[in-house]
Amino acid sequence: MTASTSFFQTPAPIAYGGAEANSPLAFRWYDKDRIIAGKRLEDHLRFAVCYWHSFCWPGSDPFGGETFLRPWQHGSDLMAMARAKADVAFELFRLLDVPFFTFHDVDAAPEGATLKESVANLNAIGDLFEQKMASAKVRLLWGTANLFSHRRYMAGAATNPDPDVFTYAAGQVRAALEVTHRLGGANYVLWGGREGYETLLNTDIGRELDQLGRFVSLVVEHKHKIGFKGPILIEPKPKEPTKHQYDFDVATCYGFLKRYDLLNDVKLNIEQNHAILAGHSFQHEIALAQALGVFGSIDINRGDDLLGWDTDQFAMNTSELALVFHEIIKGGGLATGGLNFDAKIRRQSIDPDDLIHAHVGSMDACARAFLAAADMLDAGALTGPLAERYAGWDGEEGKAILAGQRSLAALADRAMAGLDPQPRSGRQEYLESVVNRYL
Ligand code: XUL
Ligand code: CO
Repeated sequence: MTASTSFFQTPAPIAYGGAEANSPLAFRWYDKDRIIAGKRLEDHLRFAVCYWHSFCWPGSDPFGGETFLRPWQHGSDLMAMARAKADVAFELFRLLDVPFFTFHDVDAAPEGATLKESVANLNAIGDLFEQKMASAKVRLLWGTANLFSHRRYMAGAATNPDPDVFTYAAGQVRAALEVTHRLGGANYVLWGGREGYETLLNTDIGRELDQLGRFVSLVVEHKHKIGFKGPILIEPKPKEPTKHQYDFDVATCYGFLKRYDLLNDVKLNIEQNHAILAGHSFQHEIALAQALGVFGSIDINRGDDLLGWDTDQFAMNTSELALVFHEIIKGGGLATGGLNFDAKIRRQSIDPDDLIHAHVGSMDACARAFLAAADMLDAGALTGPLAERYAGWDGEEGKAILAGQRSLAALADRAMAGLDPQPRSGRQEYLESVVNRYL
């Protein structure tokens, strides 16, 4: 299959048609050239299509096999299949007019019988990507290595009880980081797929954390050695596939990065469905990462309220997204990060163009939510009341306390001199109704 014999029915790139557009495939809110706060919407949102869910996952679930029957997944010449897959992938990037994509090593190129063969395959597909990118708009948001699917990683990669598995993983990451660098990737991601445990009966947590700390430090060292400028991103997830993952949530990752002295080089890639699995809201994880200075990028998707696993659905929930974008814009935007669609269509969505509808619908939901968030910020709808709520801390006494200029005794003396602070309303329902005015 080549780009000229398109897999998709849609012939031309999807365009902005305005809120009243008739075509089922038009952007209604994502007007990529619209300037918001001095920047094009496309440059604010930095959408990326991911390789694994869109071109590799066959539609299987624990009870049934493939439903999609993608032509590039059937054949015996694995490299020819990888090239056919790349043709379709770049066709989708063009049709969606997205600025970025993302991939794992094994999504892009088949694993060989040895690591040497796998790396040669990856570099050959890297050449093909480079060639395709020369005449395409799409850029690489991040690359990563799959250190969780192969059976050698069943007890983890960096946290494996066998140092040879750690070493093998290092071989895979060096190749994936170098290909990411060669393709001009803006970040490099490490998701700790099986860095966790099933039972403490066979697990030494302290040792495993030290191994993981060493591994991430080695990746950082290598990044500097080859001159890769983007941040390394680790991706919090509390469980699945393991019962307990060491990169549980933003707070846990922050503690890990601080303990192993990685805060200068490593930031976080935060995913909606992972936040929910950790018992947090997406907004919480982003607000906390901003507050701790470790916000990096986003895997945009959503879970299902009634299912307790990582369903990776396309994000369509504008009210949740608006509050998330409010945090992001307030914190200064995405910088090198982006919005990566770590999302998969449902297994009954078997038409090629379902892939297009999913991305277009979610890009539009994000754009609509982003515009609402930008309006809220412009009007100070939430930031105004917030500043007012904390105004005392910006006053002389509040500043002096935080600057360490008041002892406990000095504070106690002032309190004892007849201080009588009065409670004030938190105004939650008022604020909730203010948000609704913008949606
Ligand atoms: C798994 C997940 C991964 C990472 C990349 O839940 O989110 O796809 O984003 O390895
Ligand atoms: Co992810």
